[in-house]
Amino acid sequence: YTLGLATTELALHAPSQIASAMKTRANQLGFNVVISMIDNLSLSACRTAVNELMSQRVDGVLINVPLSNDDAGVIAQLCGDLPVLFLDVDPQADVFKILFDPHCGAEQGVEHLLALGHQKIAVLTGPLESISARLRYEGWLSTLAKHQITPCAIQHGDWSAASGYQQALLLLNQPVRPTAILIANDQMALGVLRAVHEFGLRVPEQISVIGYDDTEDSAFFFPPLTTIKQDFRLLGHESVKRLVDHLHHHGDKQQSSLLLPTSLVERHTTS
Ligand code: IPT
Repeated sequence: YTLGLATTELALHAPSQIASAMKTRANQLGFNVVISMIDNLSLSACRTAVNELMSQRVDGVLINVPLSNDDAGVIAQLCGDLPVLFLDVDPQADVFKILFDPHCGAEQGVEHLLALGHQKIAVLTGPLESISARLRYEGWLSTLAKHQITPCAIQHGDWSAASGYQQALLLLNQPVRPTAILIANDQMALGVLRAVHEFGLRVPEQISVIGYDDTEDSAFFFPPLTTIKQDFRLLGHESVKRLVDHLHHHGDKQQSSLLLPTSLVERHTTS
């Protein structure tokens, strides 16, 4: 048997760690994995990737590409009878899926900063073409709103450390200096830490920084990064297991979908 993985940019840490975990579990179960990587966040790029996998006669497909509900429907149709599991869609999407709860993660980050007494909070989102970036952003805003807080500044990055660096310089140059920054992933947080240091501010004494992902390197940033953990190994393993179960039993797609929790990992960038 062969599984196909259509994935977003593997130069990003999260998708590469997810692909690695999938490959490990698939090999343990006696499956091969072939990978098709998309080069931009569009429906047509995703279609091309899925067509490429189907032409290689895969037995099931994993889709780690951010997709709106409509686009996920289009891709599910394109796959026809082939089992297909989605990893980056809205929790409400009516497809077979395994996801981390974006609202849970966003809320954990905000509640952590509020518990430390922060009020002047800036946010740095991921690219708004990504459904997960949008849902984390919405989760931040709605949790802050419950406490009558609006962000003192908002910027949008593209998940890369370079964008984190650039956007943080913009945030720090605004008249109101935030006491904390919520960042949509750890790679952007890495760039933010550099910008903050160049600005001559101490983390966490003068400014707190919190990431999202807990990728393999995050404990080795300086200072070690406080973040919201998404257990990518678990995601990779569960998705392969559930897709394989589905192949064997033709299980009901709704029953085997799964929403995984996130957790706060407190290190040394928040106080
Ligand atoms: C998501 C990561 O949190 C983010 O850092 C970025 O790498 C993104 O993937 C790329 O699409 S995790 C995804 C399963 C929602």
